[in-house]
Amino acid sequence: MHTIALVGNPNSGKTTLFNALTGSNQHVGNWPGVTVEKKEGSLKHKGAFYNVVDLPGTYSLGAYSEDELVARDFVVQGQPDVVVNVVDATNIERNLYLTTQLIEMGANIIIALNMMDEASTKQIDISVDSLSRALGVPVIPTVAARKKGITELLDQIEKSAENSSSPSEISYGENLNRHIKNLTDLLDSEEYDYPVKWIAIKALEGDLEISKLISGNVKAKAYIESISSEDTDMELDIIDSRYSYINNIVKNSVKRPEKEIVTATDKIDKILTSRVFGLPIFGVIMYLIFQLTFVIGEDLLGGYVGDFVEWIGEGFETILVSLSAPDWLISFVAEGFIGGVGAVLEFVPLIMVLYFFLAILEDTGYMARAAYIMDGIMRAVGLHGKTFISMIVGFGCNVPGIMSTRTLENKRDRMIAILINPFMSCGARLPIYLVFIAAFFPDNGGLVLFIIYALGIAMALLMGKIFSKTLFKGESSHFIMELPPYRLPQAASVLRDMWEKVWDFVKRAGTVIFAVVSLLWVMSVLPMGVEPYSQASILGRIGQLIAPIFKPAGFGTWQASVSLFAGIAAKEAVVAILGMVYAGVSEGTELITAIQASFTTLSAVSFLIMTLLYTPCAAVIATVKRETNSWKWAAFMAVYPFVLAYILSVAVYQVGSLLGF
Ligand SMILES: Nc1nc2c(ncn2[C@@H]2O[C@H](COP(=O)(O)OP(=O)(O)OP(=O)(O)O)[C@@H](O)[C@H]2O)c(=O)[nH]1
Ligand SMILES: [Mg+2]
Repeated sequence: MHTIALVGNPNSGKTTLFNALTGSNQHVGNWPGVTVEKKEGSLKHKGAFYNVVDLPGTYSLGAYSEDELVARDFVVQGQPDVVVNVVDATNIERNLYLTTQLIEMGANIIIALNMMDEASTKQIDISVDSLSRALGVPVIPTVAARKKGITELLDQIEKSAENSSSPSEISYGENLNRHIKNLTDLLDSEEYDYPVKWIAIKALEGDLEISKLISGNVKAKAYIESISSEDTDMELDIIDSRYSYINNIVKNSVKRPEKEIVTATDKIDKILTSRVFGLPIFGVIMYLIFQLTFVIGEDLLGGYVGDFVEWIGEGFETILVSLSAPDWLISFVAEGFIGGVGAVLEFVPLIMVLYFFLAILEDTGYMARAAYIMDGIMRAVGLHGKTFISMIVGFGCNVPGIMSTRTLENKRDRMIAILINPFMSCGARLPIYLVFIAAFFPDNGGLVLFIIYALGIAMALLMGKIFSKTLFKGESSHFIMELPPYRLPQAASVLRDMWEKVWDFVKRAGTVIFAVVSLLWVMSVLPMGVEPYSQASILGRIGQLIAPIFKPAGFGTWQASVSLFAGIAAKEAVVAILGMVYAGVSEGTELITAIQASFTTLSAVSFLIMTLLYTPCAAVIATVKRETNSWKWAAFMAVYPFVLAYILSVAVYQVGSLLGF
């Protein structure tokens, strides 16, 4: 089976093409750095199967950041049979830079010239034939978002898998050409996994990894040393040669309009990214998102799902009773399953609305602007502007949030970005807020939500500042990020993103949450003969053991304590466990009423602060371990947010009490 790799600059449409080719549902977004892992899929064309690999975007093969390394390593070591180089037709010159490096590598390239629709809007006239002839590489025009050019691309993949292309030579000037030839002759092609000519070029460019690779070859090493002393600008000369190769090709095959067309994007950006209005507009957009999430989710959809869950529960109970099922089973279904898992599922509509808006934010291209607007503030607290993107991704879930920090080149920037991400309130924590909002702030839902999320951001910035002054001193690297053109969000893509996350939420309710609820349910009815859900149960006793810790924060009940404890498995468990233990106390008690009875407004606020900031869920801690490759940081991630949350909620409760709230 042949392996096809999709390689190209960030945001050029690789994943869109990957989805079109393989029928996969990988995440697509209109900002650079969406894909940070390699993803595989397969396709069948004319009876033959192909393995297709989608890679993170990269500007060159001399990669720096984690995500770019993933792409580079696969191209260099994964030995794909065909490399589909996705090139953004509106930005040919810059995109072809990567192409020159693929040519140097000796990769078997096909160029998918994507975004042809936008090129024609910008009146960029591209002669595909002459481009292809000049490069010596097949070029297939595509509009991946509209699945145009896919069949042609497939046919070309079939051809290229059998016969590799023969790209035109890149000339590096007389001197360098000679050096490259001499050095190539000194290297034994049997010895390396990579083409020796490529190794020679890379070594002359001063690539550290490659230099290390050939350090055993005494003659080659001596040769490089001798010429680097007489020619110190080799790296620049090589880069220049690549660009003049590109310019020569583009000169004859691409015609741009005399006067650059002023696009809608330019006009919109005048306002949205302006110094004066940028930040306030961003604030308003976020506020509207939370307000709408609350209003649409709660009013239009919320009630129905709640009624539905209740209806299912009652149906189950009736059936079980009529089958004269044992009491424990009926209790498990009523309190554990419906009270616990059901309480979580009721929030599906709200989650859906929030994810819908986040997907729109991503697909329009506003996300990159948000990072741009926030760059000044981020810099002031010692963070890199791109950190903000990982923070917004964290609003959905902190796991991808932390993964997306891979695009940060600087190790220090990346570590800080990882450590502050969990303060970004994820979708799983939303049910907790909503339950407490319904109990104590029913009239100001959107505002309270906005404040909670803003508090999370403020805490992240504060901790970022502290980390950058203590654990990770140093300068953050400069903010370089392309602002993509605004694009109308595609309904299919928005719905897919939303659906994937909602489905994840539902799946977690059915697996992790169900498991936690089942376990804790057993603990709440044992030992035998004890009053279920009472302090005397195992669960009650454990809760009582923890509860005194939380007394100073105002919620020192055993129920609140066990729910927080369960929340470390997954945040939805907080509501699930509260739902279960309170449902068990007196049949038919609404969760909201029970919460009103056992919290005051002040202790509710303190509890919300706790749940916003305390120890992230197990999946996040595992991700920190994987991404930092260190148990130490994983443990740190488990402990420091807890300490912080504790101090803050105690402070709020104590000060609030003093002030008479
Ligand atoms: N107009 C237009 N938009 C496209 C086309 N192909 C992709 N897009 C859009 O371009 C944006 C980026 O697409 P992705 O597929 O996520 O790009 P990518 O190359 O995988 O990006 P990274 O993973 O960040 O490197 C999305 O908003 C797509 O909807 C196209 O042919 N025409
Ligand atoms: Mg991608």
